[in-house]
Amino acid sequence: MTKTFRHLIGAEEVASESTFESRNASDLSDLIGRFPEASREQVRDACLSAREAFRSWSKTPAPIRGELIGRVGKALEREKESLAKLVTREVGKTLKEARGSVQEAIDTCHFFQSEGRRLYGQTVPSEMPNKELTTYRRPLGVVGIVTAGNFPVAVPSWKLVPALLTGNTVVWKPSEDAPAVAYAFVRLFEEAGLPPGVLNLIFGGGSGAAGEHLVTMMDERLLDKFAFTGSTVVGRQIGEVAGRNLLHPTLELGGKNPLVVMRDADLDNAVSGALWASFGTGGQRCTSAGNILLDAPIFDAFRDRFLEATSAIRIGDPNLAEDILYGPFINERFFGRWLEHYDWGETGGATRLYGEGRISAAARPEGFLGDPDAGYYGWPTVWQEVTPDMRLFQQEIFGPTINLVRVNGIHDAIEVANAVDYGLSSAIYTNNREWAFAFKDSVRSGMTSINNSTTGAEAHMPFGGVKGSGNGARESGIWVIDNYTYWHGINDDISGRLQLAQMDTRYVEPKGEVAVGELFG
Ligand code: UN1
Repeated sequence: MTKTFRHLIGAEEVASESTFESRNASDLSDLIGRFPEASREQVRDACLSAREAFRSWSKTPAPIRGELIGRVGKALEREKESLAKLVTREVGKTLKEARGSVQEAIDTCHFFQSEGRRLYGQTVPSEMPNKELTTYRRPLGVVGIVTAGNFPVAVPSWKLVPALLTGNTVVWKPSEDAPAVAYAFVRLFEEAGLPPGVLNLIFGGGSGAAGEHLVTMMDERLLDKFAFTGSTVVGRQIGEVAGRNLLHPTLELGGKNPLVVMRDADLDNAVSGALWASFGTGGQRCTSAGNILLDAPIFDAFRDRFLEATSAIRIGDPNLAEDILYGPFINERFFGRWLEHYDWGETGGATRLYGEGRISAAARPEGFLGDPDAGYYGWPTVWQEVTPDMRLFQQEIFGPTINLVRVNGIHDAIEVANAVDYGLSSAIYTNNREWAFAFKDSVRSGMTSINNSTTGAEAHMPFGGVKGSGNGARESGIWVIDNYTYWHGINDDISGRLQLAQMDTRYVEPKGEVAVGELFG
């Protein structure tokens, strides 16, 4: 019997009239569960329940909130293998990656557990006597969170954990591609002792559904903050609603990340980094590489080795083996958009070196594991003679495809790397200190790797991008705290009289000028 799950709103489990299904991405005949589709009223109820819970949660001492977050980390450690298997089943990530993404959430919990004991403000000297200035971090209130399905534990943890630790309460609408993982994750928060209403979970779709309803709650003044990971198009819409309500949202959006290989690079290292960046997670990371910029003298040598490595990739159902590089598309929509890019390539004048569209029983790469018709699987696809004026170069595709782009020297590489309207991550392979320095100094992106791939942000580093990749808000590490708190400045005057800053300030009067030259004749 397939279970029908419910929203978690306040202390209640709430059902909806309409439901949707979550299925195993690698085998669509395997039904994981049915999930409710939240109505606008239910989304509103969740916001009201979060508002009610804010009263006491915001007054719970931060070290106590931190202890609770630490307990979530321990529960995640205990459940790591089961949760990783659920991630693999629901969204088709390999087990190695699924374990890594649960680990990223564990690291986040442990980092923020101690941040609860360190939520420092400042004591600041006053320009008046008998007056003390201090600053406090205060929680914002109710946070609306919408997340994508490609990192169903790690990326939500980047938002949920700091938001809760700093005393906010949350309404979370996870991706409709990963509702089961979200449900399990929230149950672990409950196990750790999170009071009802502090974290509310509502299920449903994005556009025209639960996600959009949650966005409109900003207009109803029921939210004090919005955090979103997803496409740039939707991010802009959320940003507009947040802007007219004077809220500063966290928007982590798309990427078209450049990976540069210079003429002096260690080619073996560069090929493995490029292969992972292009095809790891089936290209469904916001940090996946979009364009590989090859310095002209090594263009052919790199291409030949890269194609050889591409033809040896093991693809298939990640539930069946550990050594799969990537599994299926997370959903049909991502698959459809990726398939469309074949047209952009052909009509735009690029040359396809490898890849045959959808993997099928008739056209499957050697070593494919599983039933290709049981999910949406795509061939790794490689294009060359791609130039910055092409759609293929400019637009994020979110699937297993990569462009080989010819550049000539470090200055050209930097210019071409900066020629997209995104700026999330970037990478360069070189052993030349000056080239590496020039690249990190001039590339416009939020994150840059030197001799490593475009992915791989660690849990305590600032995560986020510039240009079309976001609005400058950062997640992870100490930087994220600024996005879930406001600074409250206090001036405490015990003088017993009105002392006006700038006007009543008693500066020490200077004496007559001293001319040093005259002192010694
Ligand atoms: C994403 O794809 O939204 O650096 C996040 C990385 C991962 C996070 C990716 N740690 O690739």
